[in-house]
Amino acid sequence: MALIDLNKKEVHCKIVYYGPGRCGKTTNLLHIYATMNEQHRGKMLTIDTKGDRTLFFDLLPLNLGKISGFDIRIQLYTVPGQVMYEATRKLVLKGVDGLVFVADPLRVRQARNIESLEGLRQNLLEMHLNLDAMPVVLQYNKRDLVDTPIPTLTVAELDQDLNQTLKVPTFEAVATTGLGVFETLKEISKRTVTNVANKHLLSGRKP
Ligand SMILES: Nc1nc2c(ncn2[C@@H]2O[C@H](COP(=O)(O)OP(=O)(O)OP(=O)(O)O)[C@@H](O)[C@H]2O)c(=O)[nH]1
Ligand SMILES: [Mg+2]
Repeated sequence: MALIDLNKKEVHCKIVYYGPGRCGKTTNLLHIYATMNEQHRGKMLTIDTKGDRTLFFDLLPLNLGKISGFDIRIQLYTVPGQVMYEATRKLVLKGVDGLVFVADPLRVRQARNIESLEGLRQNLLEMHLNLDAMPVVLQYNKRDLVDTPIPTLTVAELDQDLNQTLKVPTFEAVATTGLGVFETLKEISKRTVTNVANKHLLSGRKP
């Protein structure tokens, strides 16, 4: 749940990177951390990792500057993608304001992408949230693998599998090089902050 501090003129939002194991969620945050000016980002917190597998979550706080006189503070989280960590994913999702669903392009992971998105929908429902009504973007990561002999899914197939109902913006990305990472972040930040502002305007408060 976003927090609006009228005294300090700050808006705090939580954006969660969700998706199947090894799709590249942590790599997105690592790229943002490595590239952003220290003025605009805090320390990256990685809670419990084994090799490149997240066992609990990653957290990266960002300060995106001012909108209408309010400081926009965003906390980026990643969930652990491995199937067995469902309970942790639910915990990390608590209070979510916006979502990036990161999809894996490997053909062998096609079912895992669909399963993970379905799991997200269910987990949100348990929290009385509707995925279709939330700020969401899709990121089709690891597009560099398209140029290798490894069988990969086309963008049209990923759209068919994941974006039929959602109909949200999609971004092709190579998180390891940073391609598409900031485009994804910009769009989800814009959508999340706008949604938070609209909700609070509707409830008669500013912003
Ligand atoms: N080729 C390629 N590899 C990538 C890309 N993005 C991430 N990887 C690699 O994929 C592996 C998994 O990346 P992570 O970012 O740890 O994946 P994750 O989604 O956080 O995984 P979990 O924490 O298990 O849920 C790492 O070895 C990354 O270097 C990409 O765009 N292209
Ligand atoms: Mg991870």
